[in-house]
Formats: sequence, C-alpha cells, structure tokens
Amino acid sequence: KASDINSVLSYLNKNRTTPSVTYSGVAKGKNVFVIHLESLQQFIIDFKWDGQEVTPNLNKLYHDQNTLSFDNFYNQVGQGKTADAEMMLENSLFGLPEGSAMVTDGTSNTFQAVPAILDEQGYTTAAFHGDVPSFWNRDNTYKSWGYDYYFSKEYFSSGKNYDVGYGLKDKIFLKDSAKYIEQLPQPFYAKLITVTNHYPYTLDKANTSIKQTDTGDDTVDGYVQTAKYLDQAIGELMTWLKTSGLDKNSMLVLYGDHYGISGNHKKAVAKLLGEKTFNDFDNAQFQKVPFMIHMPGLKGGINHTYGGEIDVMPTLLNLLGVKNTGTVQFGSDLLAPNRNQTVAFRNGDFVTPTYTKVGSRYYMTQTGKEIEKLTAAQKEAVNQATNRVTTELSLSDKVITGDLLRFYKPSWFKPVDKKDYSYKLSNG
Ligand code: GP9
Ligand code: MN
Repeated sequence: KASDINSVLSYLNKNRTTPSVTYSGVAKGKNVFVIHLESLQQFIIDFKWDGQEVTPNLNKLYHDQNTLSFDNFYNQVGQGKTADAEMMLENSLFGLPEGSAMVTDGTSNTFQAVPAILDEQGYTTAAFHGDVPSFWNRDNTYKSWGYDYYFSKEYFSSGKNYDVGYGLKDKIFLKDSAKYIEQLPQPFYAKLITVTNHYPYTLDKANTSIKQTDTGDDTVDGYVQTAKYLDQAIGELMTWLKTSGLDKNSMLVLYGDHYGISGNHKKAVAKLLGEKTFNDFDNAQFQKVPFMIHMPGLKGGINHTYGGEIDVMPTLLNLLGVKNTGTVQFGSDLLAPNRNQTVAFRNGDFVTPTYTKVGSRYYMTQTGKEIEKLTAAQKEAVNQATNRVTTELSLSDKVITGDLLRFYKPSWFKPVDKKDYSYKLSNG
C-alpha cells in the first residue's frame, strides 16, 4: 500500500551517506560507458598462467593513474545472476531472494533507474547485448528503466561461428556496437554487456591464445581462455575509443557481474590459486569482482573501501554531478569518506572490513581466522551488521514486490512512459 514507501524512505533518510565532495561532478556531461565483464572475478587481475598475464589490457587499466580501481568490491547477486547485477547497478535495489526481479517485476513495476535519471540530464541512453532481446526480460525491463535504445542480437552481424554460448562473440559484438555508438547524440550513456566469458567457457581454436589451466576440473580449466578473449576484446574497444577520439570525453565504468567459478569447485580453485585449502571464508572473499572507473584527468589509485554492486549507482551519479539525495537506493557512494562498509550478500551473509559472516560462522576478515567464541563487543558488532543487512534486503524486496516506487513521486523525476519506447529493428 501507498504508505509502505514511507517506512522505506524514513529508513533511507536516517542512513544516508553524504557523497564525496572531491569527486562530485568531475565527470559532469561526459559520455558514460558501462562495460559488463561477464563472470569476471577480481582474482584474474594480475593473474599469470602459461607464462603470461591472462588479462593484460584490464591489468593496465587497473593500474592506470587515471583509473579508480577497487580491490574490495563484491558481487552481491542471487539467482538472477546477470539480471541481479543489472538491477543493483542501475537502481541500487537488490535482486529478489528467488528468481530474477527483471523477469518477475521488470515489465510492470515503476523504476527510477539511472537511464531515466540521465535522460533528464540530456543524455541519450542505450544498452547493447549480443543475445536475444527477451533474455532476462531485458526488452521489457529496459523500457521501465528508460533506455532510449536496446541493441540486441538482431542488430548485429551473424554468421557461421559468430556465436558461442549465449550469444555473439565479444570481439564481434563490441566492434558492431561501436558503429552504433558513433551515431548516438552526445552525451550518451552506453551499457555494453559481454557474454563470451560465460560458463561453460568454451571457445573456438582460432580465438584461443592461452592454454587451459591444469586443475583437472572441466568447469574451471577453460576460464582463463575465455577471460583472455574477453580481455582482448576490451583491448580492441580501448583502441577504437582512442581512434574515434571518444576516449577524451568519456568515462568508462567496468565491472564483473558475478563469480565464474562457483564454491562447488573448492579443490580446483585451491590449486588454481596455489593455496592448500579453500574454505567458506575464502569463498566469500572469492566473490570479489573488478570495479574500475577510468577517465582522462581522473585522480585514480586503488581504493580499498568495502562495497559492492549496490553502491555503483550513487557513486556514478555523484561523479556525474547529479544530485540524488531523494532517491530510493540501498547503496552509498564508494568514494564517500564516511561510508558504512558492510557488504550484504543476497543470502544474508556479509563482509565488513573486520568481520565476515558465512551461515552461522564468523571470521576475521583481515586474517581469515574463524572466531570460535564471539566476545561481547564482537557480538554487538556482528548483530549490528546483521540487522543492517536483513533490514536493507527486506526493505529493498518490499520496494520491488510491492511496486512501491509507483507511490513515490519526487519533483525531480519525470516518470517513464513505457509506450514511448520500442526496440524493434524496424523502428531503430
Ligand atoms: C545472457 C546473459 C547471461 O543474455 O546475460 O546471464 P547469466 O547466465 O550470467 O545470468
Ligand atoms: Mn552473468
């Protein structure tokens, strides 16, 4: 009911983090590229195998002085995987405890998503993905989020061996996307969703340039090959950005959406990482994914704050100088000096700089040491984190399942009318 939004707003208003002043508006009016790195985990950054770096292009970006890189950034997805990542990144709302919110609620719900917010700032917004438009109900959800354009499979070249797994190979996909991007009115916000580095990590021989790892686990060993291919595709994209001149007035945001190697492959992962064991704590830390923001002139460096996908929207809007003090969002600006660093996982587990909770067990985050018996002070700290996590997950769920944003009409937001959008090729 309509009044339910008030309890959400009163919680959020009590807990709002003041965004960074230093970074506020530094990317105002710039084009934005959001680059979705499918299944890419943080461990692959600077990882070497077969006598070479697996992701040299991303490594270079990671260490660039104009890149803000985050080394304690976690994926927070549930069953909705990619779709949950998209929901968090562009709405700062969590995916649901079961299923994919984009599928169950993407068509009918009201959202106040990043594309719709940027639309009012004069941005053209477009999403690109080499799979069929209906996957994860993107073709409907993107309308609710206010995307002007959605370029899906039918907009791109097709041919023998052009596809692998869920869609068009990343190199072809990014190259084809570039020619559409060059035609977008500026400033634009373009989201590019790659797909080749997706389980089961298969790739044709011609595109393979590193040998498989040797854990003996088939679901793990191809990962470096597709990750390398993805990295090369990003390298080609970077080259195009330079030759087109778009690099000069664009901000790049890159993120890994979720784990590629699940916690069911402990032995193989231990071998891959050169560790003796891989326990539940290690698996929680293994949920880190890359998150980088790159722009000419940006004051970069490796930032150690603990955060995750839910925090991207407030971070991004602040960089773009878009005031969003009234938004319904569950994350906080990653660049804010005094932010709460509790990272919620969809199942209620969490990581803070001090404690990691997995099920009923607690660990010291910095050492990985399990806490056998919590002291009174520790108990209080973990209870506080638990309360925060369960409250935010359940309030976020209420917003989605109750379609509560339909009752929230801030003056700064122009509601999206889905009838205004069509992604059919004939209208493109
Ligand atoms: C397919 C793709 C895969 O279109 O984005 O989604 P995932 O299986 O990673 O959730
Ligand atoms: Mn995915």
